[in-house]
Amino acid sequence: MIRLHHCPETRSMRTLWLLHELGVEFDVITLPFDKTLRSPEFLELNPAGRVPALEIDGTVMFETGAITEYLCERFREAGMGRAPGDPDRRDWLVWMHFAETISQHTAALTQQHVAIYPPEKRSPLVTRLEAKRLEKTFNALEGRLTGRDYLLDSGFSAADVSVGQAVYMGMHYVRLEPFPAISAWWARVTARPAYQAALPKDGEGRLYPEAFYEPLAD
Ligand SMILES: N[C@@H](CCC(=O)N[C@@H](CS)C(=O)NCC(=O)O)C(=O)O
Repeated sequence: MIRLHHCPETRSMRTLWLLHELGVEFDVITLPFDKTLRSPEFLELNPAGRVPALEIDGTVMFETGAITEYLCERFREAGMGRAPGDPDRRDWLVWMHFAETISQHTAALTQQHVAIYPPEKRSPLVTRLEAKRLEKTFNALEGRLTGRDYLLDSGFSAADVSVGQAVYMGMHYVRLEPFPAISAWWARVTARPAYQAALPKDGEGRLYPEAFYEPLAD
């Protein structure tokens, strides 16, 4: 039994997208992004009160990077990972984990723009700084994708899923238009049925009330 504990539009979408790419059977428990994640029941699954949590093989895992590595090894035949010895193994690890370099800034921005109440407690300086730092991660991604269809020379992999989901969240704070290579890759990866299946469903709670957030004015 595989069961994903998921909040729409958060990092657990990374695992949801990957599970769809792997073509395995699984259940999804959709949770609101609120104090539910601090309940004793949920803290049993993820002691830091974060999503995702993944029940699998009689145990429970958290941390998207670890989950991605485990799922790609467990379901190797799906071709989403690059095993030790594969010429793309190192690049697979680098780019799959690069998702968190992107997402740390998105998380800081989401805290400022969405989570902190009252709004006057939000910091314009932090929103400017973090949006710039997020943009720098997009510069790095643009460099990698220039001249490539996917992050790895050997083609689509879980690295594209992880980074793709990080970009999905990051696009609330950095626009894609100035990044032609990311934009072309984004069109390719989001055309995949597994991405479409991981999008929030009608009626599910959303993390982001707005499509885009400019840095706050002083
Ligand atoms: N490094 C962790 C980060 C998990 C994480 O922070 N998830 C966010 C959602 S994007 C969360 O659950 N936040 C709840 C909170 O901070 O209270 C991973 O990749 O799984």
